[in-house]
Amino acid sequence: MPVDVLVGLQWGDEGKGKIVDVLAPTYDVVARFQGGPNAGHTLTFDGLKHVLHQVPSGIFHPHVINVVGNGVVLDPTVFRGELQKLTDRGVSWAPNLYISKKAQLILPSHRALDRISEEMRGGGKIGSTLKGIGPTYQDKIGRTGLRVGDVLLPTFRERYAEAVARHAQFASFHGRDLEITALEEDFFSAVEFLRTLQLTDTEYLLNDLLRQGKRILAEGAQGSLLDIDFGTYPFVTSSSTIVAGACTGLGIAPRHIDRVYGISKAYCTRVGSGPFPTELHDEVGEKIRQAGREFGSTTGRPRRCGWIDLPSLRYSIMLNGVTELHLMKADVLDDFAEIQVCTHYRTPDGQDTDLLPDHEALQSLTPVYTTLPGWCTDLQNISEVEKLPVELQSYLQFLERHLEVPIRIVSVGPDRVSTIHLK
Ligand code: 2SA
Ligand code: MG
Repeated sequence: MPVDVLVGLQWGDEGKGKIVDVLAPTYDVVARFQGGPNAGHTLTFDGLKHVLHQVPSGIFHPHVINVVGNGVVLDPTVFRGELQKLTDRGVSWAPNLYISKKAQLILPSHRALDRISEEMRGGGKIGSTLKGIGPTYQDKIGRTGLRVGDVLLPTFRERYAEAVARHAQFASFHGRDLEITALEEDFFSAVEFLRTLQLTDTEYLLNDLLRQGKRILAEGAQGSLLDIDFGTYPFVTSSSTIVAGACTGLGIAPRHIDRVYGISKAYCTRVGSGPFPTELHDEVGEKIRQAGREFGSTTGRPRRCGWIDLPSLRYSIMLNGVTELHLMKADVLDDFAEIQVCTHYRTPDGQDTDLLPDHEALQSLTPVYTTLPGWCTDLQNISEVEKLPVELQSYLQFLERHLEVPIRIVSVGPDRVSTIHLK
């Protein structure tokens, strides 16, 4: 059986968690392959809202095996907190959760280094979530990281002390202190807790399940435009957020990958710094922010808002080989008489282009818009395709024509049930 992969096509927060939750009943396994506590996946059902950071979004379905893959960076303290919250809500996660022994551990000193690195950037801040993501991936690539499996070794404390000494040296070189003593007790008790979980070589587990004919859904975090290679570098995260990351982040061969679900909002948002051609700095942007409740689910930061951007979506669709598109938060545009769609960019010397240049040049492009009529209808109570307003149907057709990918799901509200399947 194949592996299907779900990825964000914008700068994150497209609504990936909701779609994983909607699709989970048709899968046996949900696996996270990159990122860590910087992610915030929101799921709403039965009148409750759940925000997951490191736990895969299949956890609410008792038949689904949830895997935290080797490509993930895991913060034991945050992880324990998340699982405690699930326990408090009566979710039985323990038998269904496996963690790769090869996933990297986020230490308190990584979080401290994240803060110090951002301070040192002065005006060029990335807008990191400060969860220690960048410094942990730096240690991974530098071959000095600690992995989840290391917590089982008798030498773990020594390995930890060596890593912290190295981090302290870096900090003191820049005239800073790590200031982590207060966090260490909590960290070590979370490590004790981690030892009690199912830590394993998940690449074997996943390939065994594939051989048994089980269906796997790989759940991406952040978005393609935050990808370490193809995103708006350097204003990106430190992992491979595109489909290719699912292979290295889970130990699954490319030939097993079948469907690729690309998730996009009906408009566009970004948290943190970096270019965003269609960003709105006016009352329209503010209206989208309020209607869409566009505040970071991990940090609470207001998200930057703007119109949908087709050149950047085409780029993400190309990188991921998207086979179907899911359009999220269409209901947020319910009260707009007109909807703008950026079809291409114009360069400072008047040339039209739909290619994404490096971030310096991207900042100098002007988006060129086509205006479409809004639907001015409350979508939340619509559950059938036939009842969708004609203006929304035209909007969907316009997007399909310009993106050359079928739209298979339209989301019309945060709840699991507010999901319309097309075709
Ligand atoms: P980091 O923390 O080093 O990975 O940050 C680097 C950049 O990546 C962006 N980033 C994100 N953008 C959108 N959503 C993310 N997750 C949270 C959410 C964010 C939040 O779901 O809302 O709560 O603020 C996420 N994670 C990383 C980040 O803004 C930097 O631009
Ligand atoms: Mg999010």
